[in-house]
Amino acid sequence: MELRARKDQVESRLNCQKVSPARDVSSLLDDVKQGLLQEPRRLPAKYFYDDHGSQLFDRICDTQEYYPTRTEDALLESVAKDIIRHCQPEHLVELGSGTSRKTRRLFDACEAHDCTVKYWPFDVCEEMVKGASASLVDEYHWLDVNGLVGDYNAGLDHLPELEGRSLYVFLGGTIGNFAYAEGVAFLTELRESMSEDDMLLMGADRVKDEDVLNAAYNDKEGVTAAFNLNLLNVLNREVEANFNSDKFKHHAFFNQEQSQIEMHLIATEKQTVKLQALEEEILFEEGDSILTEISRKFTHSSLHEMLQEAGFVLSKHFSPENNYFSLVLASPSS
Ligand code: AVJ
Repeated sequence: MELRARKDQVESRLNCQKVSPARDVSSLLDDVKQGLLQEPRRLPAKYFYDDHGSQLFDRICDTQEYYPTRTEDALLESVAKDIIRHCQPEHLVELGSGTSRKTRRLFDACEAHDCTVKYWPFDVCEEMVKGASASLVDEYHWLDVNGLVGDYNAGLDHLPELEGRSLYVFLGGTIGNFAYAEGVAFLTELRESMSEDDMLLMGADRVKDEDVLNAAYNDKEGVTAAFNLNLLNVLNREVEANFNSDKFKHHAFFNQEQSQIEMHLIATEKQTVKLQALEEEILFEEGDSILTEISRKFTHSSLHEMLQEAGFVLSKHFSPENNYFSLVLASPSS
């Protein structure tokens, strides 16, 4: 009986809904036509994350060289109480919530401040949202979780309207995957969907010693290389292509001028690749490259500037002593 009651209680705190796209987003096929059949060849970084790619990303976070995840997590742990005290949110809305691992730091701080938030994890992967939500209601007996399944690239207009102050959370440094103008556009859209009392908590990676940056994207175990090359498997499956991953190599480096890590796949020999679903072929010469990801690295002031451009005012900027990573807390400017 008791177990049964407990289970009902858990279920009443657990909900999930779909968020329909507010606008059309390009399909993988469109992006391949736009990005692969024309030069310079490039693809959006979001296609890395099929099941295998997501697992590889988790493994990247555990490599010795990849500092961002653990740096952000430690920083969040040390400043979470400050953030909650300052913001006093009633809702926590997380864009790209994934497994919600780091978000626990915020729930722990809520617990310490008797601040009862409702959590709205928003992610494209339904399984991920449901799995994370179920563990969270189990771990935090006071927490209400309402999962949101959808693509934040398709706009935020269809997010539920929330009453009371919301803290929007965008962690991991994913903002770095956007080119400057796209990043500003994304943040502007986010700001427009926020009420004036709401706040944004965002993580961003910082410019630092080039060797540290290069190592983080060239781990010795080769997990990042496998993650990059897995994109070819995604293409083989989704576009009926016949990429041979033995004929491409991972290449990642810090582009100083653009202040970004660039990941490329480089053809190691001349080859023709068929894309059956598009009835197309691509001829690669040895050394030809596909740009698969940019990961921009910010300075204190470039981060500030981007936020300002998107209509935010910075209220707090947290970084660890080595300045490897930033967490910013910002409000819509009135
Ligand atoms: C999840 C986008 C923040 O840019 O560092 C890790 C992805 N790519 N290693 C990043 C990634 C290669 C990561 N983000």
